[in-house]
Amino acid sequence: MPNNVNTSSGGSTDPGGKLNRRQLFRRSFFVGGALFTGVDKLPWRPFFQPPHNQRLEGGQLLGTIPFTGEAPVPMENAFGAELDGRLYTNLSALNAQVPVIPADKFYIRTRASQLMETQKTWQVRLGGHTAGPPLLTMEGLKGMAKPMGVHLMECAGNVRSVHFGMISVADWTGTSLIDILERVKVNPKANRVLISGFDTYATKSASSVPGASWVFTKEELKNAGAFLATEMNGSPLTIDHGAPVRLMVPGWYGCACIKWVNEIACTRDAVEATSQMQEYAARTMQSGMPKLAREYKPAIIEQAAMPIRIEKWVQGEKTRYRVIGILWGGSALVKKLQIRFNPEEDYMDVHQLEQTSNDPWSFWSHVWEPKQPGSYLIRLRIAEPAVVARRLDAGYYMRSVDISEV
Ligand SMILES: Nc1nc2c(c(=O)[nH]1)N[C@H]1C(S)=C(S)[C@@H](COP(=O)(O)O)O[C@H]1N2
Ligand SMILES: [Mo]
Repeated sequence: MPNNVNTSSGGSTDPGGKLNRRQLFRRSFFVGGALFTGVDKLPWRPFFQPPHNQRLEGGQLLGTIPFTGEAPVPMENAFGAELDGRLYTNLSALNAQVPVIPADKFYIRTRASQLMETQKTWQVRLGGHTAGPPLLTMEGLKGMAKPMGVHLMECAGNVRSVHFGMISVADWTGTSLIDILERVKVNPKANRVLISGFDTYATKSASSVPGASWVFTKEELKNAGAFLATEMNGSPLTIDHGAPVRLMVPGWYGCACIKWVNEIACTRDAVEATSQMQEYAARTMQSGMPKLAREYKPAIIEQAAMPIRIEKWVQGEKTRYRVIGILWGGSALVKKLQIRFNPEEDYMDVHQLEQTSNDPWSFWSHVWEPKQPGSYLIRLRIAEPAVVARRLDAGYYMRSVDISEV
């Protein structure tokens, strides 16, 4: 076995998944040897492609092959402090049977301030309205909280050098922003909502600007189903994830998901963009760094996809590789996900894709028989002109592997 096989990593080895009827049919078709008749007319692929969590027919999983060009970084352990504190989620261990990332493995971008106000008396100020309560207490918020569903969050600064470990999924509990705004009487001219969080730190950051707030329109908050989260995966938020209360805006980048929320203020239309919006202007694909909040496009996550694990199998005499990946972002289900190994090869349809929603992520898999040993650059695309996927199309989520045995 070549030494680049990583047998200890958490690749999914579960062989026990049951086949559905269509898969059984596909298999019996294959086994029956009728592979030659009218294969091109079939509505399914002529190969038996088990879902990504299932064993390759008669195969044995040898291990996973690490991605190349990604230097080791601490994974699944929080390190650093305050604005420079991080935790990177280990995507290589994901599988569809585990629908959420446990809170202690959910990525962290900015750890709690050492100057944090006491959590016991936390309140959210409600500003810029003409009548209604001036404060939301934590008792009030927890009393209104409801299950908000499973949603993904990705940092706009999620990069290959951290194994793209700044993306995670959790099951959230909280209160819809629209429900909160209905409790206050708003001046009709104040049609924007400024949401701010505690963001003062004891230490100076090497790379980040303190100050966390974002301006939304009510429509944006409503359309996204934004909520103030008080629980993650059925437990109160951890301090590093924004306890006692954070904003969650499904479908938007994490930079808009303000932690340690302490103020919600209705503001006039011509309000300036916040420092946080400006800091993330390029990463949320704004044109330049606009001055006014209303010049910002919603910081939404466009359709994206990437490989998360390369499995090495032996099947009979043959060495086979299986690429496992995720698909997330966007707003319409993907019909045609394609994969390419090295720029010289053609794109081909990804074998297995089971996507039921754009949020959270879905899994796909592709059995791969490299023609020869060597370095391969893996790139994905959505072969549908109507789908906007600028980051994906720019090659942002490309990953590479070295194959020593075929
Ligand atoms: N107050 C505050 N909120 C914040 C930030 C911050 O630095 N301060 N970082 C934002 C960014 S850039 C991201 S990606 C998400 C990360 O949330 P998480 O650490 O719970 O994953 O929080 C957002 N909310
Ligand atoms: Mo972020």
